Amino acid sequence: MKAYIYDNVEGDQRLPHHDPSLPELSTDQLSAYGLLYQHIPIDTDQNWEQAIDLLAQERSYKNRDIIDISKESMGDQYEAKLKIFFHEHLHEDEEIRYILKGAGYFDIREPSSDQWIRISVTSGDLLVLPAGIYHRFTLDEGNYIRAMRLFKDEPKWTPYNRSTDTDANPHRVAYLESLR
Ligand code: KMT
Ligand code: NI
Repeated sequence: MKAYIYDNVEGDQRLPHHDPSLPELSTDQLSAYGLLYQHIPIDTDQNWEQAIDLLAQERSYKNRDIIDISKESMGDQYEAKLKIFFHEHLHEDEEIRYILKGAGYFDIREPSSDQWIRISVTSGDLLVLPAGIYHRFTLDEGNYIRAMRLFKDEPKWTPYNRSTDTDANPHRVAYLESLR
């Protein structure tokens, strides 16, 4: 995991968009935005599964599934899905992702400056985005990720694209309130 201010240069979303002159962010700085980051290495003796079970128990994540994002696995839907993932949106529940293989970027909006913060994730990275945070996702140049998605009860996958309506969404309002 590496987190840094997104350079905002036009071009392929799959590129790092990392300007080394811009600051990087620590895990603590991310937690100030309500994000949880943990690294649980994918090991051959499957200890990671126990670690995930424990976290799921502690945080009441009752269900999980695995998503494979690649041209091969998604076929016709691939381009459309990538567009949906990269459109700025929020969810009314946490977005919990544990990366099993491959890599990608989660971009989150810094709440006061509205700058994008890019978070690169690879295998073993666990990221929890709070409900109400504006974000987007893209694959990197490897064009492949496999991630476990955890959720509390019914998955609330619905992305609400940013608008004046989402600015007034109770989950958005509660998120901003939680930062004070
Ligand atoms: C989402 O909701 O944006 C996603 O599920 C992104 C892909 S998970 C690696
Ligand atoms: Ni999302």
